[in-house]
Amino acid sequence: MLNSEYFINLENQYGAHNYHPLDVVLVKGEGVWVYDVEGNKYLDCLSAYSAVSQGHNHPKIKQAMIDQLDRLTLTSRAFYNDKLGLFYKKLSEMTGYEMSLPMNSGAEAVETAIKVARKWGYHIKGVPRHQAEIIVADGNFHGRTITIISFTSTHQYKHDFGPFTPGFPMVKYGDIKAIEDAINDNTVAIMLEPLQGENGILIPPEGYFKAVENLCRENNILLIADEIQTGLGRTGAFFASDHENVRPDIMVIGKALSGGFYPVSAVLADEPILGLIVPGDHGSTFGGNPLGAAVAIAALEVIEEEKLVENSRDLGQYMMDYLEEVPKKNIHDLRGKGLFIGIELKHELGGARRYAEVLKQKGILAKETHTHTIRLAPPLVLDKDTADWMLPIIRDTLLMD
Ligand code: IF1
Repeated sequence: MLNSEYFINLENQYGAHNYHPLDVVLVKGEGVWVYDVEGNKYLDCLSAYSAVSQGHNHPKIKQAMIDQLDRLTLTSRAFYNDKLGLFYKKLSEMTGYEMSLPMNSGAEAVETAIKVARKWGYHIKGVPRHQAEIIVADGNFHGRTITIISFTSTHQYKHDFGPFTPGFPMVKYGDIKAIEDAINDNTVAIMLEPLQGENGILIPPEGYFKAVENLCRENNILLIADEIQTGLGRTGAFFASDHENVRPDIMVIGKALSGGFYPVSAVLADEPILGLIVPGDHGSTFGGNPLGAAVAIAALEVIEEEKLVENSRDLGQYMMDYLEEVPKKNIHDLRGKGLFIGIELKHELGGARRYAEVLKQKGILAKETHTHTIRLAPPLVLDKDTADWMLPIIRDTLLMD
């Protein structure tokens, strides 16, 4: 019987157990809706961790992929192709950065940003080789490679995986003085998420990100923003950095850059920084392939044409206004910007998983993060009618004992 149980057992029997999924087996997605093996319909409030901001199976992105599939999927960067240059141009026009370097996963783009910042440190700032330091924040999430987990503050992400990469002093997120105290002559960059997603949609104090940018300018240090999750409209601005008119020296994007159709990530910067990279410095087999480029161009066009940034801003505010009216009985804190909302439950309730399970029963897929916080991040194509359907269900669930 090919029911949910069958597929769950298959994954448990043959797959490494590196996740603990909700017991739902999805077979199809359309817009904000996903469907399980038994035909049940769910509102997707995770959006594959903000990778399907354009909604599942978006017709325009799908068509761009189909058209390219019939032509050319991969050549390696040993040759040019007729899509990568167009992707670069689209990215530059939409983001205002002069150049970009395409990769595949978010972690690869973060690793690329680290390499670029270090090379800038040695060639431009004059930091002595292999002493470069990049300041990071506690509670960060930037991916799962050994270098990246070397600077995680989450015990499980690093405990069994040493030895670690040096050069990443950690400071308290949101504390500008902590950064001032960590800066020294070897500091080449500060790398931050403008809002911390995995850490529970943590929003730093007003003005913090602008103060970090000023500190970078005063000390000849690069600001690297990891907007793999917060970027491309998720927080109600094109970049979360825009909320404080901050222009990071290096911008890292991924996830929704492809609308969930294909792994595409990128590092954005101006020529004085990315121009330091010369042939042979860095690369990847699939990075910049024509299929990913064609998909990403369409995904970016959808964000513009369907005004997803504005929708995220307006509906995110609408949802926050509603949720703020819910009696605080079980709620410890409500945080959000755009369609990036975290509801931290009172810790004595024992965790948000139970509430996510109940929401699933009621047709809403939401994932808990860091035990106590329910993350609400539906695709940015969400409409008001669907929000009006969702909100009372969330309200009732938040009020349950
Ligand atoms: C997992 C978290 C979210 C990211 C930021 C880089 C990356 C991510 C800000 C790396 C990826 C994903 C990874 C996935 C779960 C999910 C996640 F809970 F892990 F942290 F979204 F919050 N920077 N986040 O959020 O990008 O290499 O995955 O393409 O690893 O469990 P990636």
